[in-house]
Amino acid sequence: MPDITTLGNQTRNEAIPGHPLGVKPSGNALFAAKNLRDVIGAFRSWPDELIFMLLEFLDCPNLLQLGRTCKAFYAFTRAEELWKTLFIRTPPASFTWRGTWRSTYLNLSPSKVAFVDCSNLFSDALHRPLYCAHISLDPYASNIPARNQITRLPNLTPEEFQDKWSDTPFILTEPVKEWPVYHQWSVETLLPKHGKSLFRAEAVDWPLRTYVDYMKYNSDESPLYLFDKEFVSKMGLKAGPIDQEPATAYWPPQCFGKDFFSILGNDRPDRQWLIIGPERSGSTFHKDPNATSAWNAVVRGSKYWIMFPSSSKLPPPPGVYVSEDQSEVTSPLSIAEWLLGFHAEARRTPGCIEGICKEGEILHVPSGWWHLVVNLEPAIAITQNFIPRAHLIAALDFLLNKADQISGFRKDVQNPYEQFVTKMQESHPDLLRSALEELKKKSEGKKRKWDEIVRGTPSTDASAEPEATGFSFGFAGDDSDVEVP
Ligand SMILES: O=C(O)CCC(=O)C(=O)O
Ligand SMILES: [Fe+2]
Repeated sequence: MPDITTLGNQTRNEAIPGHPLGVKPSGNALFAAKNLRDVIGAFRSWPDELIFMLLEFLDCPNLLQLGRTCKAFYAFTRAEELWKTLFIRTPPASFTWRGTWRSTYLNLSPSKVAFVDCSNLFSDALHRPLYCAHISLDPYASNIPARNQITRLPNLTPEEFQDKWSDTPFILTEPVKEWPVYHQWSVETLLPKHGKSLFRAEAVDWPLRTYVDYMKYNSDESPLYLFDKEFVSKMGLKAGPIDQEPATAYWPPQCFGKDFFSILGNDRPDRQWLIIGPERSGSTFHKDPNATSAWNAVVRGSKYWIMFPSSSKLPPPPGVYVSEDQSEVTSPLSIAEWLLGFHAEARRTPGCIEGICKEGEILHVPSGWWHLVVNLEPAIAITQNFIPRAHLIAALDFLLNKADQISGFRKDVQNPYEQFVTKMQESHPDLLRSALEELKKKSEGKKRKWDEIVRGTPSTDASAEPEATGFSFGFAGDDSDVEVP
């Protein structure tokens, strides 16, 4: 009997392997003579999701013991998500990556992994992660409608960027090809020197060699993603403009100009990350922190990007939910689930833009834009966040009015807004003055609008103006359109 796949609308792809124990999607139960689930006693009436919630509380010996009680519980207790959670909660002191979280946790060689035929078990909760780990990304990353294409350019001048492009995503095809790391880096060439160094991958710090083993040999729906902000010092790199640092390994393309967060020196928030991941790894929908813009340079591999502008008037991308002040983002789905369930709708949604950033190319993410990114092949990238000149006012507005959403500063850096203003006053007093005036005007404009709404008349009363003295005026922030271009 063929499998009935109840997930999304991808035509069933022969390349998608079955579940290792033969578990089938729930729809198949309709035609089955026998169902292993019928013999799990009182749990029979529980939804699979509830059973998983219960199993997440069990430790290793209990999971193994429960798995010995019947075939259905054996299949449930083999679920990789349970072993990944266990691994992260109580990591073994030392380990070798063995292809699955369970085999790694239990240190099982492939010959010790049992095969128990569970082909009469029907469960979407067990089958879905396997299915999602093998869907083809091609249908999503190809046939991008012309209106959605991210603009591709060889390069830009700083003037062109500042005047025309600071609020628009684009891909530059030239600058990264000059970087030494573009000519030198691959996972193989990094291993001899850095194989033993620890890099951050989500909640774990692993030697690069272990992560590369994982990258090559895993079937996770959402593969662990290496995202390390200390890579420059860990790898002993020199980074910076080539005219100031001749031995530099990479440098920000000139067009992005000055990064205004650099005036904070060592007190600036996190800025740069090395990103390594296998095919299908990536980042679910988010906006970058602290109203920063970013560039993301692909050194190896290629990345599919799908992006949406944002403002208080626009809804978030399909399948993404935000709290009223946009501080909390919930995108409960994995990248694969989102592609299966929402990509088609997203592609039709006004504002949607998409593109593939190929090896040796760099993509600009303007401040405030939503983005979801998926690696189409194993990838190495460097990303850096910055405040361009054109977004100085928006950055000041964010630091002042969204103080509760500020992130990535060291804990001992008190009041980033005041620090930023103080440093700006020292280094760029004229720019600061005009930026604050502009910000004040915007806040007064908003206040006038508010007065019109609540009183029906524009406010003329000077005492009703927001308090605005010197550099620390404290008008109440709102869901401003200043923050998001
Ligand atoms: O390469 C990626 O996965 C995207 C990274 C990203 O969105 C970010 O650094 O903010
Ligand atoms: Fe991002």
